[in-house]
Amino acid sequence: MADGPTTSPTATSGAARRRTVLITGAGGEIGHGLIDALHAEGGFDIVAMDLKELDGALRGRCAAAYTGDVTDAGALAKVFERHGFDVVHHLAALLSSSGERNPELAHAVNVQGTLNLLRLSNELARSRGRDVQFIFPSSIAVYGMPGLAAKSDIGAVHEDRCLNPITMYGVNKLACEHLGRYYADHYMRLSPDAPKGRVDFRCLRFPGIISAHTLPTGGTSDFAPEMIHAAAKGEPYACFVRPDTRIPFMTMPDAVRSLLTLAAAPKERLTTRVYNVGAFSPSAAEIADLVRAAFPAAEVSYKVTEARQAIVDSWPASVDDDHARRDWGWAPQHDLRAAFSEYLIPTIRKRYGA
Ligand code: AKB
Repeated sequence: MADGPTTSPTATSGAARRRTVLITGAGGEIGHGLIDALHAEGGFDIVAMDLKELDGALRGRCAAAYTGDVTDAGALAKVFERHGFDVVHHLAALLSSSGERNPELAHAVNVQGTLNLLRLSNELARSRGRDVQFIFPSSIAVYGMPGLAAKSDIGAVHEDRCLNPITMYGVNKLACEHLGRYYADHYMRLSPDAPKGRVDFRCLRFPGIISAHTLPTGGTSDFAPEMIHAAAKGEPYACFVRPDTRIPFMTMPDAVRSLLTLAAAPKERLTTRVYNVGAFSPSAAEIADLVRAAFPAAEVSYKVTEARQAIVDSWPASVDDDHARRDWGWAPQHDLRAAFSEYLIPTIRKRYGA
């Protein structure tokens, strides 16, 4: 049940022309970065929702903060009644490994939670007569490469190929992509007066994301951030995938920037609702080499977990993000070298005093 809002001292009251943004999963990895970025940009009243209390620093950047569950439709409705959202960034999800430990819970959170938010966004848009922008992070987990040889042959996968996910999370994300399209373009087709095109659904298929500030929980791409952070802490790390494992990644700053750039893109520029975004596609061994170069004492070994290996083997080696580059100017700031030299290593060293 969503608690009452925690209104922060920075909350603005009555300021015209500010945009009200809901961020679900606000306490998660992307949520941290998104709140910081929106707060720094200014002009947004940020309403945060998470299962857990937001930490003090984050809460201070929000106009309101709720502890609540996206599967609780009644609690969500109360939050929508209190705030006339212009934008919804729906980040709350159970990731791929967590989803395999509790697939029914993953479906409830990932799909029913998203449906709850799409319905409320559509109703809000209809009552106000103007769009609600719905920004949704999908994932490379929607892909299911038909074997390692095909993964290598196909290389950079296009948005329309190999959509055969093998995890509940990937199935959920693909379903939510279609739910978003339905609410945006096809809602209640047999009812001519039903609100159409009022949910401005925009979706990114994220690769693995590496943050210097936070560690992921429950993902299968987590081997990369886990390896880097362990080295910085002087802890040995047993990588749960093979050295040759290759999937696409990007840094957290690039992930946050991609969400904000897509949200800011003029609607008429967008030729699709779902975009790949990528930045670099290292193997686990290449990541380990960069980690050892930065932390020579790093102890990286390999202890493969076959079930998690099968998941990342089903994901593409890289993604074709030409549509995002063409339609709304996507361009990562960090390639692999810059990710380490400009962002990860200096920031992580500072964080751990390494
Ligand atoms: C996961 O590992 O499940 C996520 C993802 C690739 O979407 N980080």
